[in-house]
Amino acid sequence: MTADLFESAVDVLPSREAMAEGALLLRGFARPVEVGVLAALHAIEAEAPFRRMFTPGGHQMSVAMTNCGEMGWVTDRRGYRYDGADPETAKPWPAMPALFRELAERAAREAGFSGFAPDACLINRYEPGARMSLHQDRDEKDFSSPIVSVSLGLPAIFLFGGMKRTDKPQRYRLEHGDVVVWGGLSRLFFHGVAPLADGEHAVVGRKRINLTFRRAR
Ligand code: MD3
Ligand code: FE
Repeated sequence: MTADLFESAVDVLPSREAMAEGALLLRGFARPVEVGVLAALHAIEAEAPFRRMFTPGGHQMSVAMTNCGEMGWVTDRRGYRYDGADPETAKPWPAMPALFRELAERAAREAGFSGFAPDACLINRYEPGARMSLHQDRDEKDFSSPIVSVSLGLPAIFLFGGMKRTDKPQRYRLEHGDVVVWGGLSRLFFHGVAPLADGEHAVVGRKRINLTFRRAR
């Protein structure tokens, strides 16, 4: 039917939505490259498996993480930091696939940040119930580069606050293929992820994957 064809086309049509000063939501932006991104992800996790790290306060995170690129974000009893080596293996993190870099660079350009050259890609894996409490991202050397995030798999409720921890967060449902560019003022806004609801994604399975691209140094 014509209507079905039309609806499926609408499903994958990217759209742009401003979330705040400097924050741009590109719905479906990663959909054209999802197969390649997931294949590259499988190769990365074979080299650098997902692991649930510990915060400096001694709590184990519910989100499992790994990294690719020159630098990877890590946390343990000593603190939060970027490290060029995987502490589990003492080897460098897997290289950032060109497809990842190009996707992040294109998204940043859409938001007015031409020449974004990420050196770090943190990969977060949420299983049902996993969450991320409100925080700011401030472990990078300078905040003039944006952060680009790519959501895959199960949808999540993203909590987006302001410059103060007490600013009431807005809620956004981030879905498979959505890309967000966080620059300008929003770069330092408090944000988090509500506990992941159970479900099964047709391509990714019973989880959500989030790639966050950063310039760490
Ligand atoms: C808003 N990850 O890894 S991605 C993180 O969905 C993190 O896994 C969440 O927060 C996730 O630090 C959210 C979106 C995101 C990333 C960085 C931001 C939103 C941001 C920095 C500033 C403001
Ligand atoms: Fe964050």
